[in-house]
Amino acid sequence: MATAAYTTFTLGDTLTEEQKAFFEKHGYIHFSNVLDAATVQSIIDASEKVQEKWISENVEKINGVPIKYGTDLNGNKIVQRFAFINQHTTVLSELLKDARIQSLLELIGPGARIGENEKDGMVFNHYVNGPESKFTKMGWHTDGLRDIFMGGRLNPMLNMGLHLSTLQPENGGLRIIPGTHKQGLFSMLFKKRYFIDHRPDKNEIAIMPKAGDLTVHDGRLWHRVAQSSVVGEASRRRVIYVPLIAGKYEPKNENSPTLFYQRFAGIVK
Ligand SMILES: O=C(O)CCC(=O)C(=O)O
Ligand SMILES: [Fe+2]
Repeated sequence: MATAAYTTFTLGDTLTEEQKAFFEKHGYIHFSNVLDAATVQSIIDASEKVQEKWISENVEKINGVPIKYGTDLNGNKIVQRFAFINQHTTVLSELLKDARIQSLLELIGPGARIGENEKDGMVFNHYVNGPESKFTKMGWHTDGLRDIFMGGRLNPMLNMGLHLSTLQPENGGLRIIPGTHKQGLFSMLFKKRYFIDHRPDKNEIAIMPKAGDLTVHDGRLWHRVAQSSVVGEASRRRVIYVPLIAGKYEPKNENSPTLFYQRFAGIVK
């Protein structure tokens, strides 16, 4: 079977029928050029301000979610995985009001909202492949397993990604298996060994964004982050995820417990 050409879309204030159908069929969608270069830079700058504050205050968790620290190429301590970063900078909380981003809620339907105060809020991942980095890749997983761990039923959950780095094939990055959002619960639980298995899958596709691109993937879709095959500055990759959800409103606060799945962050390297 010939492989279909990779398709990207343009995000407007409402989704087109074609975009909705693509997402429903494949479980992911990729929009090009959603944020301009100045906006991308302002987001990176804002993350560095939050990082400075969290390092100086020794912040270990936000709303119960562990913050992952690591070491940059120059030996400096950095945050490699922020949680709820939208609650710590208006640059990111304001961004979520963008009509184009709001239009993505159509992919879920009634009761849909951006999970600004739920789950892990807006997560900001900063990967770099260097000798002391603590975050270079992530094994196979689905994001929805979290709900099963929490004993809840599987509410609709999509993950919106804002890509802040332009990737080349040698940079590694997001790999997904299209269509796995339609698998049954058994496959969602056991298709692969969660977070431990990093092996390429014959059906995976590489998401190769430019800085400013936006993706959405279904919470049931299997995906991983491949390690960059280059090291140093060229391997730096920043990407933000925010959940789009429906169902019962379950906001977190500073007294929220650390959940089992959140401890997985510790084994991710
Ligand atoms: O970094 C990525 O592109 C994906 C990260 C991811 O899958 C996650 O944080 O759950
Ligand atoms: Fe994920």
